[in-house]
Amino acid sequence: MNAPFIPQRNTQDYQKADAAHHIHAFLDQKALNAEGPRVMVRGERLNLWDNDGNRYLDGMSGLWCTQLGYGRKDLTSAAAAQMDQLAYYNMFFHTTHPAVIELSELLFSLLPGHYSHAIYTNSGSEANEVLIRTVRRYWQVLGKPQKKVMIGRWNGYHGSTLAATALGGMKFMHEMGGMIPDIAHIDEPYWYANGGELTPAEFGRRCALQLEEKILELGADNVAGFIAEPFQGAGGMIFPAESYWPEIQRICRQYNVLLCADEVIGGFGRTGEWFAHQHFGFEPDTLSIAKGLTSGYIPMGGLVLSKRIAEALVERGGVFAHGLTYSGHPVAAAVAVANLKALRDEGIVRRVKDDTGPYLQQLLHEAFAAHPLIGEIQGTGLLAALQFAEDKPTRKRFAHENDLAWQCRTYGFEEGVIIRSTLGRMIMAPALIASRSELDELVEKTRLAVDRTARSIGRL
Ligand code: PXG
Repeated sequence: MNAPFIPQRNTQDYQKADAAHHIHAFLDQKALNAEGPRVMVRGERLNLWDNDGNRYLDGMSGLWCTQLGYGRKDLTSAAAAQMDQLAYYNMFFHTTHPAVIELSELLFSLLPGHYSHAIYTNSGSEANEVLIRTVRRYWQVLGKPQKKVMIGRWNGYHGSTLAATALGGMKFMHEMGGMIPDIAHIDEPYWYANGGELTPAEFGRRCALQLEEKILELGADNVAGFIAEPFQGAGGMIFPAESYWPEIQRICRQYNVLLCADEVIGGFGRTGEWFAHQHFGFEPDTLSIAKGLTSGYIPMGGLVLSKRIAEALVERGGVFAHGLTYSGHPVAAAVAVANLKALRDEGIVRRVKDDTGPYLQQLLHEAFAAHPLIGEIQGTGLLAALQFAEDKPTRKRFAHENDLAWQCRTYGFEEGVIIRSTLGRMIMAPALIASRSELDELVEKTRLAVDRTARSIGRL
């Protein structure tokens, strides 16, 4: 247990200074300044405390990243030891270092055997920036420099830097200066909202076929890769039907388009498999990773390449003009090693698959299958979404579902639980170390928040 935290300044003082200096992510800064942000000061396992001593059960692993929860001394001591020994060096100009080598050996021992190489970054956004350049370089090396277009999905999320924003499918981000040439999008496989009369399987296949149509429209000779999250995270925790990924894979192979999985939130055990593409049963050519790689204790991301791509770049590519000052940072690499060893050696990923994952899904079904506000429960492992529905049989959604979900999130904070809202869905992705009793608390408090939301519109 960490030593108790003694607040240094009062909350209003922090809020005033925060308002004076910060533009926060994805919200109206003026409105936030009027309200004042919550000031988080301490974490232990799944618990967070704010500056006023309130405790919250974090149902979102921070931003889908604290696989091991808060307060892990093995991670902090790995960072300290590495800082003492070699706080910084890089992978430019003919150098390397033991920390990054140890990380790669460990990472590739956990990945399926057809991956061999990594380019490390500081974040998921950077991983996807590097992805675009690497995929284009691969096609150049193969004598097809015109293969440049990347296809993503509407409502997909791949980060907030320029090219990552463009790859993603958030239109409001594109409209705020976030688009570049040679990017196209197809629809997301969101059956509950857009499936109409089709069965989930028919709809999944229909959505996948949009990729084939888009490739034919653009010309297969111009398309470099297709990027998607195995399950869509920030866009609503949307699971595709089983028919989806096999069809996407067939299309990518048929038209010689690289299949790029964004594993930034699906990776490192979230679904009960080490990587989400293993849960969905397909074989991407590249994996973008971040977040759970270090349990969020220190920034680190990366792009994982299949042997086929790496072989072309290494054996035939000559100089690849890329590089980040902090690529493979020794301190980040040391933390990642400690994190991956804990996930493996403490049997955490296996427990998510065999025990805590099924337990969470069962609790959610008991609590919400017959709930008057919830039309669908999706999830696997320690990952779940609750879909609000105005009319369950017809899958009619509330016109103001966004506001309703935001309200539910606010009630959650009041009940002492952090869950996330997107459109009409409540999402949870707790730390992978969660015990059964912590999951009981998560579902109980979520139930209180959802019940209050139902009561607020006369549904309970
Ligand atoms: N890919 C995916 C699939 C992500 O979810 C990124 C890339 C970008 O990673 P960085 O490290 O550059 O942020 C993400 C990030 C949310 C939320 O509320 C999700 C993310 C970030 C912030 C909030 O769901 N995902």
